[in-house]
Amino acid sequence: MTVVANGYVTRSKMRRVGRDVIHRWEGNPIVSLEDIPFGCNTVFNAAAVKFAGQYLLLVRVEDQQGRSIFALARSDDGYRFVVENEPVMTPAEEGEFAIYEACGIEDPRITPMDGTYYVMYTAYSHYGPRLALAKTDDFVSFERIALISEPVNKDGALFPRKVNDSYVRFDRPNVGSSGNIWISYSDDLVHWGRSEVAMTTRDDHWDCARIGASAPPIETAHGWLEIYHGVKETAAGPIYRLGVAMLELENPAHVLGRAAIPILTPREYYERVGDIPNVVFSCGAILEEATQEVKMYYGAADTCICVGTAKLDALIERCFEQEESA
Ligand code: BMA
Repeated sequence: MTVVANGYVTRSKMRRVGRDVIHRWEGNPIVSLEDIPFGCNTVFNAAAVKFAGQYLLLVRVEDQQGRSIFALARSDDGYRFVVENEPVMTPAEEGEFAIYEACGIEDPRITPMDGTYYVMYTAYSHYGPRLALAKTDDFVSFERIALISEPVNKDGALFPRKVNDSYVRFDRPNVGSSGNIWISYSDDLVHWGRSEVAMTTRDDHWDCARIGASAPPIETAHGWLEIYHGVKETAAGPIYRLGVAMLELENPAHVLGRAAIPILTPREYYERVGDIPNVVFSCGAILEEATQEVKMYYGAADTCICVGTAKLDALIERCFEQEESA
């Protein structure tokens, strides 16, 4: 049977059991502890961007004290990366950020806008995680702009353009141990509000415990394509998987379509075994304009960075695929 949904002809069943729409690169992992030239405990995940003809990853690395910092990795092909000798961003030691970054800076997402590269990240302290924003023009020096949420909030991802004259971000306030994806708006990138819930957990799915934005959204003709992570709690601990949804361009709190099944689930050894097992967690994806292929960078088991690819069309199709009973 063929299902036609929102103009898409989809395959008849969602029974590609054991297959992910994201194709893992055969050379994974691409950044591991051995690739970091300074002392550290582990490698988590990375923001990704193309800059000055190169692929850059802003890599969350945990230092030997146990706090996260950011390192920069460069590549000419998007697969083979060299990590710079020194971290490019470490927790602030003075000023208003210091108290809120005392336990580290985590999970960066890069959004290019009007020639500036914004880094939305989690500032972690004894008071809990909250969102912060920095910017850079050269990936050498990073300037902090503001702390932009109260705790507890994580998974901030800035949209690459204004919507209805406002800056837009995803964020993820926590309510107890659960969390949904919200949208907030701002006129100046510093003061945020008009918050509304955009996507919620699904009780009967792989994303039943908490969800959060992964990469900043990709603008398509069909809406904002968002790769997000979803968590299911099990007797053996949480399983982090990645999914995809399509949101309305001029009203991004409105979900147009959402894949029922994950686009990537931990299966490989490097995704199943590490500091935190059974984790795939993305903070960055790059759309190759020429080939319309998405390179998605993701942390595996909180131990290394990997890359996987998918055609943009395949991800769009997944958003509108009809859910069928078995
Ligand atoms: C999240 C973030 C991610 C991490 C994941 C699984 O809260 O801290 O960086 O990969 O937990 O531990």
